[in-house]
Amino acid sequence: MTPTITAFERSPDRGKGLARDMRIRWALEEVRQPYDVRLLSFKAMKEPAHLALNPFGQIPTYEEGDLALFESGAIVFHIAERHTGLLPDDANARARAVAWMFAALNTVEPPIFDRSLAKILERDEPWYEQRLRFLEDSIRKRLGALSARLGDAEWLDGGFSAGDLLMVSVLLRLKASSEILDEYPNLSVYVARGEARPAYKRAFDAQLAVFTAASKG
Ligand code: GTB
Repeated sequence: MTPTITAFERSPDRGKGLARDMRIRWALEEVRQPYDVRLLSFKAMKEPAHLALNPFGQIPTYEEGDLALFESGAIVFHIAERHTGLLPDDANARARAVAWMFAALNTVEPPIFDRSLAKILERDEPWYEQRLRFLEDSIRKRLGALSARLGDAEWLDGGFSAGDLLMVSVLLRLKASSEILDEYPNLSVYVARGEARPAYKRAFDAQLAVFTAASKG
């Protein structure tokens, strides 16, 4: 059965692949699972039909037969469990890959996300500079530890996994808006390695095509 995901009708990132449907597209491309996309306006995302799929009125969602999911991490995990290629067979290695998925979303993404929000919403506050410094210190703390653990390895724990897919996705958000990633050469190379994967490129092109079409229309 072909799953359907949701994405922005007109992504605020203007096709840079930073919205969270990108990680779902990438996972589906890695496992070679074709998918359909339902595009939503901001208004439609807050209407009952979409709220039934995601109580928070956000994208992405995932529908497959009678299964409906929200939360990009849960969706990537579901895809990784149902197909080969994104989680190792060995039970312990699989558990470690899942730990990296959580680390990406729970430990590394929060200060990166908060920094992006602060830059948009808190710029005029008197404490903005102090807050930005705090968030950037938090990011550096996480990246320092991540960089030390990755060392010269290609991926975080053996072969490419859903943990790498989410970690690279999270770091790409930072790369798009700051020079901080450049301070960690092995992480920059790690992110470039992810972006060079054919599945990433197919996913990126697909989301860019949506933005390009919306700009023409
Ligand atoms: N925890 C949820 C998940 O991982 O699925 C978070 C989902 C989420 O944040 N969705 C955002 C959304 O629907 C889009 S991805 N926002 C609309 C709303 O809340 O009303 C976040 C995002 C948005 C825009 C950019 N950008 O422009 O660069 C990047 C990321």
